[in-house]
Amino acid sequence: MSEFTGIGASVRRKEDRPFLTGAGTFIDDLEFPGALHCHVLRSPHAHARIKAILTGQAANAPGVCAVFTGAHMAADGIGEMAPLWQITSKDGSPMKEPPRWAIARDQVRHVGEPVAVVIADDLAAAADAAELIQIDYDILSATVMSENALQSGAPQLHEAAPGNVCFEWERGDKEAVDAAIAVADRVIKLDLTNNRLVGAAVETRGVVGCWDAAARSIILYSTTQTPHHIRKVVARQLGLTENKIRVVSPDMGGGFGNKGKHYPEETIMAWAAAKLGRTVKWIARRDESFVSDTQGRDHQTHAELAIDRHGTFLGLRVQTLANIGAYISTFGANIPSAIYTALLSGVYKTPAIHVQVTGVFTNTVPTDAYRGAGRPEACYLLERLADQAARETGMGRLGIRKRNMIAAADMPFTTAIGPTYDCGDFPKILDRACEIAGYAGFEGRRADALKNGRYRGLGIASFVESSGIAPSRMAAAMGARVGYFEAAQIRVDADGGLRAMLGTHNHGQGHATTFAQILSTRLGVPFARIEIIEGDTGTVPIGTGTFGSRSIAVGGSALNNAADKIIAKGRKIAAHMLEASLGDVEFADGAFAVTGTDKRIAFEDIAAAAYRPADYPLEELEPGLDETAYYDPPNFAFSNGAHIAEVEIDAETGRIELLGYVAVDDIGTVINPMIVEGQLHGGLAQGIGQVLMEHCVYDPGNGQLLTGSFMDYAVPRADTMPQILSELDESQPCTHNPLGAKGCGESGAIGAPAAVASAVLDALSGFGVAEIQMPLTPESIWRAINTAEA
Ligand code: MCN
Repeated sequence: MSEFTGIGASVRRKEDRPFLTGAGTFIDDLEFPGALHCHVLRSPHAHARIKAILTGQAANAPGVCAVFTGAHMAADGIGEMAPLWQITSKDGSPMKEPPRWAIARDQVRHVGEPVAVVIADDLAAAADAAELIQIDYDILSATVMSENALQSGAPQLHEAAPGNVCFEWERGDKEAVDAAIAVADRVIKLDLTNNRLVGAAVETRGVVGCWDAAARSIILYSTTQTPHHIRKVVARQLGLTENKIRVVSPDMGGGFGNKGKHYPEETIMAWAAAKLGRTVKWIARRDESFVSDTQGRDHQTHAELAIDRHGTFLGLRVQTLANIGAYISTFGANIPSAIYTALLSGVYKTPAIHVQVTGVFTNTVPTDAYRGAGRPEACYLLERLADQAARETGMGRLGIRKRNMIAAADMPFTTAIGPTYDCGDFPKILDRACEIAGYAGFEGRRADALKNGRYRGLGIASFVESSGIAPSRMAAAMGARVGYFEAAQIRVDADGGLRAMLGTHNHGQGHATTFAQILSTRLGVPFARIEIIEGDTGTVPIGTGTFGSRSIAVGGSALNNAADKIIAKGRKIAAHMLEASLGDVEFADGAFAVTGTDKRIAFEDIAAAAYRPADYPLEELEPGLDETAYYDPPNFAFSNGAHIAEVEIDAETGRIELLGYVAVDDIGTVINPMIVEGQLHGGLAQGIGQVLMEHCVYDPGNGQLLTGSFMDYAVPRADTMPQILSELDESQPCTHNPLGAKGCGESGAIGAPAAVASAVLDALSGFGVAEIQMPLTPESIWRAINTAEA
């Protein structure tokens, strides 16, 4: 009996063999005979005016083919690096959008900003020559923290953005919240830092621009999660039509959101390749990644939660300073505004919510989406408030949560901040997590630990996540300049094997396997005969990309709908071949059959007939079996979960041991439970990294990145990770997509910071520690214990 490979099976990932045997084709593995190599010279200063750049010596150095500066790009009319959203401030004005150039023109605004490129026969020659470039900088004062950048007298980054303000976003009902706070029995107040993170994919970014002389067009290899977006924006900058650029994104060693952006190097390599008529290759060194990949989070938030004497949430007021960095990156403005604020109701019924977010320019690397992107920030804020409310009211952490949670019977539920959740049973998910975590027996474990001088804590995080980004209609209403549909094309070959081309991108998520599972279920085609193709605008006609846990909910739905079209056409062919009326032909178990008879034709015979149109009703039906579907969701897919962490703290050293982690997630219909579990583990590693150790620090005096290598920037390792018990609840399939699926790729990164911080504060409660900011390093815990007033 053949193994079940359809939806719901834990099929092993078909794409893994090359990776495990060293046969992956990562960008630096690709051979480009005769390629030139590019060294990007980056600003050593956080803020400076460029008075002059002398490149003559470098240009004459051995092996050098060209030295380019911003002036060369300007002379060629190369356009700006424009963000993909234009959000609007509360006074109705558009966000301040100062120009960002691929290579700086007159001024640099963060350490690492490109100031020139040297292109040479080999990389060493390019790097050596770069040292000969003389730049006369007029060094300016720098500002790196949002609150400082807003002070009067702070260094100003952009003329077009007075006071360093990019936008002042507002959402919700201010009067209703003011009224709630006025009548509240208690107002819970917290000041929270959401620490800045650096992406740490195994493979750094890389871009290779090739000039295709025959086609007079550019082939751009890039480690990007969004090949079609890159094609669009680079074509626009270069003044080309999109059909003059083919973007190929080969195997990728992790993306994590960082590789979903449009980066200067993409524009530079495409332009330089066309200008020189050569292939130009750039691969980031790790130290370059630290100062040129977008960074994540960096919020300072003041939050106030009004509650009545029963612990019912009456209103929530949130004020966030979001550090945008030196320029607005691709999604840099909409993550801390539209995406983050949409989830400030979380799993709770809070009837009045008002949020203000000030986007602030600073002399730091631009921030943008990083796994979770706005949703970990919302979850952390809400769950810290819920814990604090539990402490202040003495209602207990479960009690306060349960009192305010949206129930399954309330669905669909329109939150006070905007979104309408279609389904979900948040209390049930939390109960199940408590059951698995042994919540009821925790106080016993705490007491036992204390006998050994160890302080145990248990932490809870319930969250809802807007996966399946994004409904284009909603995104456009909030300022998106592009659509967020996904597209899938299925090409059935004459032998019944098939290829599906999707605009999503697989950089570790297992798409080659899970999309094949969907097709195997829908079309009855053996799993092994299905090829999934992504990451090449030359073969995938159109698409959007992978981010926001959208591939299954949006891309998978497009694929499902393309399969529907294949079946619809197959039925027509079958009706003809079986001499039956169309209405009597049904498709099931990989065959087309006439209802109530034993007349049937296998899917592969229909495929053969489609390409041998000899006996074929050509006047009614085109030959071929090849269909495309576009899918744009009507709403987000609201994944949700309850995570519970248990920790033990050594008060002498502040060391935290993460003893166990329970994750119960509702991601609707599960395509592949094993892959989902892997996704959860990966996300948890990133969330645990954020809460326990990751911290991107800039020198407030001169804007230098102090954590510019893995010697200074800690990332979690295998021994950081606790035992993870996870469970998926499929009882609430998404109601508006054909698969019933919700996204899972970011769940771990969303739940973990809140759950672990909650556990740590619980463990420290006996010391009177009520407040501590991420990352919760041993040092910060030791200091908190030793400065707290018990
Ligand atoms: N899946 C499933 N059933 C569901 C939902 C998902 O079987 N109900 C499977 C999917 O088929 C897919 C995987 O789980 O194989 C993740 O699906 P989805 O939640 O749709 O997320 P995306 O594929 O869109 O991936 C994006 C998400 C994000 S935003 C980041 S960041 C991220 C991530 O996923 N970066 C990753 N996972 C990563 N995993 C790896 N290895 N590397 C990264 O860079």
